[in-house]
Amino acid sequence: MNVEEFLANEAQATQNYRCGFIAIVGRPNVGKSTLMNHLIGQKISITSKKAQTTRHKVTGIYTDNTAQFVFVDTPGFQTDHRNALNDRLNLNVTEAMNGVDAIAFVLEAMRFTDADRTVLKQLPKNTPVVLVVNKIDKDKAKDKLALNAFIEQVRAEFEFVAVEVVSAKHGLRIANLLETLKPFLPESVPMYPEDMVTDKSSRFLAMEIVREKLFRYLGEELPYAMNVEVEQFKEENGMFHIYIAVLVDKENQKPIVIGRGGEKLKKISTEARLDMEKLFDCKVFLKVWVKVKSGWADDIRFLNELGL
Ligand SMILES: Nc1nc2c(ncn2[C@@H]2O[C@H](COP(=O)(O)OP(=O)(O)OP(=O)(O)O)[C@@H](O)[C@H]2O)c(=O)[nH]1
Ligand SMILES: [Mg+2]
Repeated sequence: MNVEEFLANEAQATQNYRCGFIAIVGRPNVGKSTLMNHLIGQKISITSKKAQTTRHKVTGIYTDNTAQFVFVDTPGFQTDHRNALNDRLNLNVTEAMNGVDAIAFVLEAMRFTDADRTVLKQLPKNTPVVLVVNKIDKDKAKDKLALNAFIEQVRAEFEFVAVEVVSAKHGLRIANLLETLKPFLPESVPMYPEDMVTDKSSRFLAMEIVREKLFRYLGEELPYAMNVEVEQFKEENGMFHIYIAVLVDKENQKPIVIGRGGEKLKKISTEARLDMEKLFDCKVFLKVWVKVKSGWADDIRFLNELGL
C-alpha cells in the first residue's frame, strides 16, 4: 500500500467510526448490570440476586477500532412500592432514556410479566429499541421452539428494531449484541479516551462495591433500608485510604450488619477491599462502620445530598 492509499484508508476508517449512547433498561433483576459489565469487559456496576440493586445510573464505555459504545446502566424500573426513593429511581430511568441513540430493553428468557410490560410502556416513541433476551443459559430457555415462541409473543407487544438472545452471566453472544447495536450509533469520532471504561469516580465505585457486599451478605429486607456514604477518600504513597459509613434506618439493625464478634462487617469489608484492589489496581486500606440515620429513604433533601 502506498502513502496515498494508506491515508485514504485512514480517512475512510475515521469517517465510518461510530460513537453513541445506549441505555440498558428493564424491570429489576433481569440482569442489566451483569450485561453491562460483560459488554465493557470490566465489573463496574454492582449486581446481586436481590431486585433493586442498582440505584444510580452507571456509565460504562466500550471502545474498539470501529466504534465507541457508551452504555448507561439504569436502576430496575419500580412498579410496586411507592416512596421517595422509588420515585427518584424511576425518574432516573426516564431521564437516562432521553437523548440516547438506542435502548437495550432487557428481559429474562421465558418470563414476561406485567412489570416488564409497564417498562415497555415507558419507552420513548422515537428511539430504536433492541430486545435483549437474557439468561438463555437457564434450563427453561433451552427449548429452542419455546424460546422462539416466547420472542414472538414479546414482539407482538412492541415494535423492536432487532432481537438478540444472550447470557450475560456466562458471557454468551455478547459480541453479537455489540454488532446488532452498532448500526444505531451515529457516525462520530469517539467522545472518550479509548482506555476509559466509566465516567464515574473511584469514590463512587468504592461506595457501590460496599453496597454490593451489603446486598450479598445480608438478609432479604435489610439492604433496602440502608445506604452508604464515603466519609474520606485519599491517596497516599500509591495506596487508597477509604473510610465508608453504612447508614441503617434503626438502632436494632446495627448489630445485624456488624454480626457476632464483628464477623459480618469484617467479611463485607474484606470482600469489598479485594474488589477495590482489583478495580483500582493498587493497595487499599478500607474502614467500614455503621451509623443510624432514620427515614433516609423518604428524606428528599438527604436523597439530593446522596446524589440520587
Ligand atoms: N442464570 C443467569 N443468571 C443471570 C444472568 N444475568 C444475570 N443473572 C443473575 O441475575 C441476578 C440479577 O442480576 P443484576 O445484573 O444485578 O440485575 P439487574 O437487572 O441489574 O438488577 P437491578 O439493578 O436490581 O434492577 C444476579 O444474581 C445475576 O447473577 C444470566 O445470563 N444467566
Ligand atoms: Mg442493576
